Amino acid sequence: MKSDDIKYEPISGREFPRFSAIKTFFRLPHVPVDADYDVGLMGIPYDGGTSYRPGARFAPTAVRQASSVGRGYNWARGTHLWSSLRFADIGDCPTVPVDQKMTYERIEKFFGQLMKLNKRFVSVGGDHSTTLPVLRALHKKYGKLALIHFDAHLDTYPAAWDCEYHHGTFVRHALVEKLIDPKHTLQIGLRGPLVDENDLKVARDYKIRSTTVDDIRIGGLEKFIAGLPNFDESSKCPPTYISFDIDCLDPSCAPGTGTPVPGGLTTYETQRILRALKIQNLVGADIVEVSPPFDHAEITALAAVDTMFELMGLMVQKKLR
Ligand SMILES: [Mn+2]
Repeated sequence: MKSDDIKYEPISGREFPRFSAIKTFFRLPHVPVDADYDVGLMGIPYDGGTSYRPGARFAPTAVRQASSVGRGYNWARGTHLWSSLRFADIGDCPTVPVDQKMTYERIEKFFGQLMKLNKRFVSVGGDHSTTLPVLRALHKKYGKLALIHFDAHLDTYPAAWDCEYHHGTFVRHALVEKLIDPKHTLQIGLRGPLVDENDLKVARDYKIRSTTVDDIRIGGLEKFIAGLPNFDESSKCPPTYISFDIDCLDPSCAPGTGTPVPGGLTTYETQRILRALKIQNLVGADIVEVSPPFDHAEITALAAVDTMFELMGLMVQKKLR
């Protein structure tokens, strides 16, 4: 098929029932990486960085399956995804299940190619160790990035078992490697417990803005949203990346995840926060730590689909500079 013949629209659920058809993200066409789309949707099936529950390697498949119920019109924004930008499923990024170093090389190469093609993307991991090589690839094109990081965990933790690159370390490495700008780094959904107070040291040393569930619940969601920093020209913000660890959600809203922490956000709260963010130039986003073997009734996969929908809505706000 010639690339101009591809219709960047999902298969109609009113013509072919949503439980039918081969599963792609949002029933969109599966196209080659160099096809003529604007925003690529892809999986990064790797969970060799998990420290507790594995299973995130199966997330791309489960989220594709659950995304059959996804639709394109964002009622809250008044925008339609499929008529605003060309979205497509570009398949999975190559990974090596038994070798993290080789996986990192493959991820960095895959996303480097996407950057050369001037593509934006929303990816589905993978555990949270997969975000670091993605940031390395983006940094080569854009320089230092702004980071909006949804998570129960700081992900600035030290090495474990002498391994530097487990799934709780990507923010620390991104700061040390100067991939992200601490002045434009925001964490949302954090909560305890921690090993000890030293776990807060990296975030304090770099003065990143680390907000907790208390910051949302005590003052209220509306006040929290009103106080969010801008990621646009008004704050001289660099290109922005969003990393959404599904464990920012409470285990009742996302039971199928690698390291669940009670006392988290609801899906409605993260929807509202995502809709409130003002981002000039969102160049990429990921959803990580969905672990289908620990999911029930697709609760977590559906939360991931809904988050993908909101992230895609943020992409629609502005065309790539
Ligand atoms: Mn994380």
